[in-house]
Amino acid sequence: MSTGLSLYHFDSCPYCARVRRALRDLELDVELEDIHRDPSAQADLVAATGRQTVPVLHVADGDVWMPESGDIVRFLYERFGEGRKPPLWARVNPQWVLIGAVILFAIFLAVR
Ligand SMILES: N[C@@H](CCC(=O)N[C@@H](CS)C(=O)NCC(=O)O)C(=O)O
Repeated sequence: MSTGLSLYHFDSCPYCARVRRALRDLELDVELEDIHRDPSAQADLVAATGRQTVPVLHVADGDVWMPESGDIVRFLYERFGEGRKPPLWARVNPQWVLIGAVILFAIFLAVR
C-alpha cells in the first residue's frame, strides 16, 4: 500500500537520519528524494517551500510540505504508529546530542 509520502533529505544530514530511522522503525514505504544527488528534487523542494533545508516530508494527501524533523517524527508515529509513541532516540534533537558531547569533552579535558 502506498503511503503517498516523500522524504526530501540527504545522506549526511543528522536531522534526516532521525526521520529515516523513524521510517525504518515504522516499516513505512516512503519515496526518498535526495536533494544532493537529484537536482530536480532540490528544485521541487525550493519551488514548494522556498527553502533548501531538509528534512521535509511531502504528504500527497492534501499536498502538505512538512519541515522540521521533530514535527515529522511526531506526525509519522501519530498517523502510522498504531498507538506507539516516538521512542527516546526519535524525541532527542541531534543538536542537543552534539552540545552534550562537546560539554562532556570539555569536562574531560579540564579534569584529566
Ligand atoms: N530544525 C531543523 C534543522 C534542519 C537542518 O538544519 N537541516 C540542515 C541539514 S542537517 C540543512 O538542510 N541545511 C541546509 C540549509 O539550511 O540550507 C530540523 O530539525 O529539521
